Amino acid sequence: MARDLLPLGLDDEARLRVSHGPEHAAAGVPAVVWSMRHSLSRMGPVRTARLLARVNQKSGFDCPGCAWPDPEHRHAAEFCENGAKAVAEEGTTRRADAAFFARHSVADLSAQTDHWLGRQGRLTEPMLLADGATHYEPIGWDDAFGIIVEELNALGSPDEANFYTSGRTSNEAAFAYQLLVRAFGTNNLPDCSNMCHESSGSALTETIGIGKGSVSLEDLHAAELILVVGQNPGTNHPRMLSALEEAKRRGAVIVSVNPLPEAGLMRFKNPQRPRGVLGHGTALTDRFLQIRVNGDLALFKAVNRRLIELDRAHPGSVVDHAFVERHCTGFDALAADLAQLDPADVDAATGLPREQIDALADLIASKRRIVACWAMGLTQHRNSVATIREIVNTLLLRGSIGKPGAGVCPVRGHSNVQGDRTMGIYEKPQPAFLDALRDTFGFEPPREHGHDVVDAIRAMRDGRAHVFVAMGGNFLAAAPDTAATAAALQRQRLTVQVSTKLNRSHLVTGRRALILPALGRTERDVQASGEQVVSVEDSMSVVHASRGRLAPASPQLRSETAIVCGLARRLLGDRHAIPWQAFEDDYALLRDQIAATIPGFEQFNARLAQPDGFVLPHPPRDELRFETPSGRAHLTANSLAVLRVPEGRLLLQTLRSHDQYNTTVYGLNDRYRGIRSGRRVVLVHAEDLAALGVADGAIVDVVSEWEDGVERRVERFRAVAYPTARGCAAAYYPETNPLVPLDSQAERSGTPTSKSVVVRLEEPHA
Ligand SMILES: Nc1nc2c(c(=O)[nH]1)N[C@H]1C(S)=C(S)[C@@H](COP(=O)(O)OP(=O)(O)OC[C@H]3O[C@@H](n4cnc5c(=O)[nH]c(N)nc54)[C@H](O)[C@@H]3O)O[C@H]1N2
Ligand SMILES: Nc1nc2c(c(=O)[nH]1)N[C@H]1C(S)=C(S)[C@@H](COP(=O)(O)OP(=O)(O)OC[C@H]3O[C@@H](n4cnc5c(=O)[nH]c(N)nc54)[C@H](O)[C@@H]3O)O[C@H]1N2
Ligand SMILES: [Mo]
Repeated sequence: MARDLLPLGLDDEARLRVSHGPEHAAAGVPAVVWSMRHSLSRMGPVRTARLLARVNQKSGFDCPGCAWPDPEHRHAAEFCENGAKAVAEEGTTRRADAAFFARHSVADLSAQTDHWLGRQGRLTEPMLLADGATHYEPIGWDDAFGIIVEELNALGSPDEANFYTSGRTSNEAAFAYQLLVRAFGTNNLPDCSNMCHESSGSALTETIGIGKGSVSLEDLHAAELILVVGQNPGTNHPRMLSALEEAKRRGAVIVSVNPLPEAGLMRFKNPQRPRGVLGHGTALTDRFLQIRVNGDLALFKAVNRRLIELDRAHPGSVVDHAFVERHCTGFDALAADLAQLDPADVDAATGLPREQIDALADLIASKRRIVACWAMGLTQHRNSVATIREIVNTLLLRGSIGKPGAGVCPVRGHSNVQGDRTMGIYEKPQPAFLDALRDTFGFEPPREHGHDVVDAIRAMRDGRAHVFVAMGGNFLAAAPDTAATAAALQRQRLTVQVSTKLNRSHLVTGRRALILPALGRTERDVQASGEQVVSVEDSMSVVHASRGRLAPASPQLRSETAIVCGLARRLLGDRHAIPWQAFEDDYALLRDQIAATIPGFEQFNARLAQPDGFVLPHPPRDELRFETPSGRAHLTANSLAVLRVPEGRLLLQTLRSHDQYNTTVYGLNDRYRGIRSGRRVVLVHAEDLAALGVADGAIVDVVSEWEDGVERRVERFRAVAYPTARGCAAAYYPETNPLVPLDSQAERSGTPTSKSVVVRLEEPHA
């Protein structure tokens, strides 16, 4: 079944090429050439030049690629190879219009790869897949809203609908959307964060009282030691490499902790500097700890234990006692817990030599300004929240938070995923936020917590939810356990996708399905009061404006904000005194309401007009204030349960290639890892392959084993010998999502464990 649903790249098997393993350096001339080639093929020369000149400039639009912040002194080209691809993807001149849908039935489209679907261009008008129909057909906006209203009003309770959000949605659209959903009567607002940095949010809220990173770009530049843990910035946050390079130039030591030697982190050629383009590049990583997948909790526990031991030998030499006494709780419990740590568990979990761990602790003990950066390599495991809390312990012990050059840096994914949360896209809203909504808009918002992504899938699967609305994203392909997610969506009475491009979620639908085509970030947004700007928040809590410049891909597109307001008028009428029409006509009015409701947004419109925007408050960073119940930062004792992989099995992580944006596959090459013309590969250490009796290059099925006894399988992957940590494997998302069991979630945050899947390799059935 999974194979039929996600036939991604099945035809590539014969064309796949594997070279010598990881590249030795990232970016440089090839990156510039690749991004230009990609853009030119989608947009042609004039459009390419016009568009790329506007990315991340003060008068331009925010790059839809990632959430990395913009430096104060911007280069003429403040974007990266992959940002350029994201822009080209949206700026493409191809169109998936009504004629396209008339030519292709849903069954035909389902037989295509995701790579092919993404290449069909921009969606141009609302489309309906009627009950029992074989093809999508055009429908007017009013009629489309009418269908949604009819289905929503037929529900037994508002909690029988789910409203998903991906992370590209602007602050204005996100605020309006959550307002609509809560005014309708539910907190069922699952979002991509649930699959992404939820573990970071949970761990940071518990320990330092706010779920966001505490550093600025300047802090990164000024750090003495930067830990890059479970992150591949060369591909996913390429502009971060410039910041690391700058920090290095000023003397910082960079440590990377990763099962894979990622090219960009090891060595970087800055395409924005002549010597970067021409020279050998900067060796970025000073120390590389090739950890086993899921070994990080053990690593940081071992590090913290040694920090405390070193301090016991010379009191005050390592632990910042003044900081700990003044600002933290939990030191004694932490010390007692770490004293129990079994070194054999650390060996088993990390696979690292003890000297290497000790050396890392010694390095941390010798530096005062430490920044810890991380991404999905830490957040998508069962013990993710514990792992991140343990890293917070490291920083707190060294007093390395809330001062220049130091702090926590969870590097976000989608360009406005952090802002969407700030705007209230959250299934577990704070009471204070709901109170503010009530006071501003005069209705009583629902108080009961709603569904996160996994709960939403369960509710749809079990017949407790019947309508699914997605504000962007590609739920079917991004969510875990593809077969379960597909079955859940197919049980819906109505599925609605607000989208820019065709994707798998348009093909695996409820009884009826709607596609509502939206303006992208790059496009001019004109409403009754004139041209609109929107705002976004980056990974470092900077809020700034984004203004699209291109003519819309089709005159029938509507902005996300206009879609939300239009639907709200039809659904709620004058049920609440919310001026939806005025919001749609002038987003500045919406911003006035955001200012009235959300702390930190006072004078929103005036401050948004500043060229660099403004920084949201962050109590630990700004004033060493911790808004936890105790008013202090929490040192936490995190128990270690080593994930034991049975004999003959591997621990699989599912990750991104260099040529994709999440579920959008730009191309079939992973240049930095030496994989070309195909994606169905599973990377395994040569000696593990030998021990398993699988030849390098052999075709295998990958089968995941989980406690529910269900075997989840993806077929015909090529086994590739690759220098990953022993006992581990890596393969691309979303092709491997069918392997991630729905119920395998991170403790406390509920994030699917897409970075620790126990698998075996099997010879394919005939
Ligand atoms: N070009 C491009 N940019 C993107 C995206 C994209 O798809 N394409 N996606 C965006 C989004 S939404 C996000 S969330 C970010 C994702 O950014 P990343 O988190 O960098 O993305 P992944 O490819 O999932 O890479 C995970 C990294 O963690 C490592 N890793 C895996 N398991 C472990 C582990 O147990 N321990 C440690 N220490 N390391 C581990 C992997 O080897 C890999 O280097 O990027 C954003 N930016
Ligand atoms: N196995 C595994 N699964 C994972 C992950 C993993 O590492 N491994 N990573 C997880 C992570 S970190 C994330 S963030 C999620 C991502 O999950 P999603 O955010 O749901 O997925 P995307 O692929 O980013 O969504 C792409 C689609 O968004 C639409 N789109 C693009 N731009 C816009 C826009 O401006 N407006 C609107 N309305 N639509 C737009 C297009 O139609 C496009 O097809 O996946 C998660 N799933
Ligand atoms: Mo993400």
